[in-house]
Amino acid sequence: MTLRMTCETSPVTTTATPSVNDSVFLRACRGESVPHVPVWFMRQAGRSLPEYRKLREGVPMLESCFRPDMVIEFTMQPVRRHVVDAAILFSDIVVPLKAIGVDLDIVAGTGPVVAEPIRSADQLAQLRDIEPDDVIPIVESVKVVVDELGTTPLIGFAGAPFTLASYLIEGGPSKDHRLTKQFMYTNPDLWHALLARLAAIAGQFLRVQIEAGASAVQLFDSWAGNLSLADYDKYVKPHSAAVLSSVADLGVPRIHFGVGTGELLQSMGDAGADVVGVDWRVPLEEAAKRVGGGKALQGNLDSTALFAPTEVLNAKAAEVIESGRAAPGHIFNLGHGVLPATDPDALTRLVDFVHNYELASS
Ligand code: 1CP
Repeated sequence: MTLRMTCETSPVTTTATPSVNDSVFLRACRGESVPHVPVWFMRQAGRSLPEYRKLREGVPMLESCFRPDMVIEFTMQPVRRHVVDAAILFSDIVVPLKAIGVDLDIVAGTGPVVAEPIRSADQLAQLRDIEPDDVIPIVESVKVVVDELGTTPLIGFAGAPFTLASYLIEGGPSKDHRLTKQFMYTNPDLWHALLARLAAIAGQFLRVQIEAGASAVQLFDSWAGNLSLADYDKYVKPHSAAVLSSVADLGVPRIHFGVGTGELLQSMGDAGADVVGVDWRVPLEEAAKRVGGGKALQGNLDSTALFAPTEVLNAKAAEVIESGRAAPGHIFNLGHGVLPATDPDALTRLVDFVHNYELASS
């Protein structure tokens, strides 16, 4: 553990204007010293918040992602309510695909559903590059949000090629990803062509968000944990690496996250991440050994801990913070998204607990 944790009680008097670049979140991503562990939550926007449910009423999910008034409000809601250290753009991993004209929808209670699942080479033609006109509402939303956020950073995101391919091939959510793997094993050339196309689109979508003002990005490979390490390295890693390296020139931290990826952590870090997101299954101390390379970690409280009595929740959060000290930088998060039934007040109290942890215990 380096000099990451300090116990500053008051900032040194300075005339310099605080900037987003000095935010606790970005400092932790870079492995610099921080006054407290920064915290944000995957899926912090959305169904756990009554103010979200009220405004979303009658508006289809995907439509809301292309309406700047909604994107801006939904992105800001958890920041206002919980005072988290970063915002994440309200969007979805299928938004760039919709933006280039892929016929898909997000069905309530199910998730993304694709009208014509990809089965052949001709269907790859629809996966064209993103043009500036495709993403006007996203760019506008990011600009306004960044302005409203001031010194709080905005995280942009994209779905990684494997996770996007799984929806396009299966036609919707899948537990075993049988068709995806069948495609991968049966048509490796077409598979690599598909993933290369998706990597280009994901990279372009991250670039759009960074150029509009996002100060970090997260590549969600949510379902990569369904792959063996050998298959991940052979069929997936080169394409995720292409996405991450395509935005390297922009100099913002790149977070790489998946669920059930204990065996893939080192490989996901090697794909070019600055921060590796860890799910709740692997303690951060162990994850730090697996990832290595001076990379920061993000995670990894079990989302269901928010349903436990406060003492249990706090004890578990403390374990995560202590375990995170093994990494050069730690951003507190859940091991996956906020569950819709979560009490928002429990999230707010958790943010307070994380922010005050070091001060209270030293
Ligand atoms: O009606 C609703 O409110 C729909 C629920 C919902 C929401 C609020 C979906 C459908 N997407 C979202 C927003 C969303 N999606 C965010 C919001 C920003 C935030 O974190 O606050 C983010 C980051 C995503 C990204 C996303 N979409 C991922 C990667 C993150 C993860 O959870 O692993 C994935 C896999 C999706 C697909 C998706 N979209 C929606 C659902 C229910 C799903 C998962 C379906 C499945 O099980 O495959």
